[in-house]
Amino acid sequence: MTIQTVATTPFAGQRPGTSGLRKKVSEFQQPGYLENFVEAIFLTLGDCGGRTLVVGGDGRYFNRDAIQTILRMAAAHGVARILVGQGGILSTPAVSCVIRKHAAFGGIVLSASHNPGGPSGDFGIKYNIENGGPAPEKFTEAVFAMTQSLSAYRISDMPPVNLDAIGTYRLEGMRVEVIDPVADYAELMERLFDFDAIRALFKRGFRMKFDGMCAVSGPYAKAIVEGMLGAPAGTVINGEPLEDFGGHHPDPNPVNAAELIALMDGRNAPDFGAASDGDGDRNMIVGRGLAVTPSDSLAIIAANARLAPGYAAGLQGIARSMPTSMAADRVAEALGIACFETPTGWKYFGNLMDAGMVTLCGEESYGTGSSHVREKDGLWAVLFWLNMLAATGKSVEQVVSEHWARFGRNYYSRHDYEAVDAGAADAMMTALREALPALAGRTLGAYRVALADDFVYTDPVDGSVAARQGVRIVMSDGSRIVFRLSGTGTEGATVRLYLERYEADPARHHLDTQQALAGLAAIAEDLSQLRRRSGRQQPSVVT
Ligand code: VG1
Ligand code: CO
Repeated sequence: MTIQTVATTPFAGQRPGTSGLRKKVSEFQQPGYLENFVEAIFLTLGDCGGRTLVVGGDGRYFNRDAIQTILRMAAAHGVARILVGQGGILSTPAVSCVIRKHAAFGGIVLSASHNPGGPSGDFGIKYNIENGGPAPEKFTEAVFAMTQSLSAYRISDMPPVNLDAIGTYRLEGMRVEVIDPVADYAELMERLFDFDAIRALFKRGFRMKFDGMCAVSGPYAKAIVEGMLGAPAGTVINGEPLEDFGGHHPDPNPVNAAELIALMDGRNAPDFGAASDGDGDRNMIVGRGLAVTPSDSLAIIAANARLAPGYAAGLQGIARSMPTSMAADRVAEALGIACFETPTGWKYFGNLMDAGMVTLCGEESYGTGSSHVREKDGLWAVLFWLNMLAATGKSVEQVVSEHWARFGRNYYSRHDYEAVDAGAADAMMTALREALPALAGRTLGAYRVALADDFVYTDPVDGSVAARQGVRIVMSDGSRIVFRLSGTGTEGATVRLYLERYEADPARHHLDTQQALAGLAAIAEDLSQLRRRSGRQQPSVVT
């Protein structure tokens, strides 16, 4: 094996966003583009001699090519051992699980998650650290700085590894192990949940549909739900990972998972529906005629955590991203545990979990997880719900309405304005920031503003500060309006508007969500002039 040093020049814009570097596939296919970013990761890591690395992705177009390149570069940087999922497949939570279980020093995840795939879609790359979680900002900023000063990358001429055959390949100094992508993860799930109770539930005729959206979680759901838990074949739909996700937009929300929603709304609907995203870290939970809001799902899991064997001892604490509804805060209060509010993105939960301060974490964007790994975990959330339904004998609808009756309901919605002009979006955020100081104390519609700021987070573990994490306007009754710009899009800017209103009265727990939030939406429009500035009469996606 010979190692080549290839001269290169920096590419602009290789700064990782909310969750890694995401760009159009065509951008990644430029000679040297992927290599530069991977070189920057290796240089930031320093000496990789003798180390173990995990590599895998969501199976999207360019996944296999990228893995072969990374293997050749890893060999050139002296990595001793690489674990790769068979077929190049590893869901994001499975990467996290494998890093932890095999004491790897990190992992490279190839995914653009919920972004569309295929040759004209998106690709992405992300580095996860030793604890199994996304690298903190300090690391990603160092990688970015490195990409801007690179002049060469190192790569070996090692032949391609057969990713389809499980086994160990010795390539001079490096050992490549092609592993079963599901086994380690399945074994962890079996330890956390009451598989016997769930098996008995399916035996009693409980019917479920899991929509894999032709992305990575199909094989996991088939092996665990149909295989280990005995759900009938056909429970998992769209279960084959495809390079273009079969044209699906693998973002599990009621808009994109229309097939599942139609099933759950129809006559003869199954008891339970669920879906996951491109890389398997998101989840959507659906009952008959009811899609559970992710913020509610977090709160409900928290309130019922002790039903699952892995959480029988109770929770250390809960964390949610700032735009996520405050439903979980009410549960934390009832349980007498802390609830932390972090910026958007799973990387901010890592320190809290490592320090034993929180067990459960969640985001409004269909992300839920716990300290069993350091990523959000789609199938884990689905299994939690199955465990809960098996233990209580209740339906999804019953669980949700009883939760609201006990804690009150946080009406919640997110309005996305996708691919708008980046300049217009920035101008809107600037204008909002300038308006903030004058807002506190003002009356807006039926509300009085209690607090208006641009969210700043100080990590309680390492003291690091993340500023400009979203403009929030909090009303005296706890209702909130939040604006932020997406950090995962690849076209123009995406403005996210988050709306939340608390309702204690059970007689008013079954209103239409958009109607319940109409007053706040009008105030948000008034303050931001979002429609005029974006030139859009309505959001592209409402969840
Ligand atoms: C979005 C979500 C955020 C999530 C991130 C990665 O980020 O809002 O909650 O952590 O995607 O999810 P943004 O910056 O576009 O709002 V995943 O499943 O795409 O890795
Ligand atoms: Co994802």
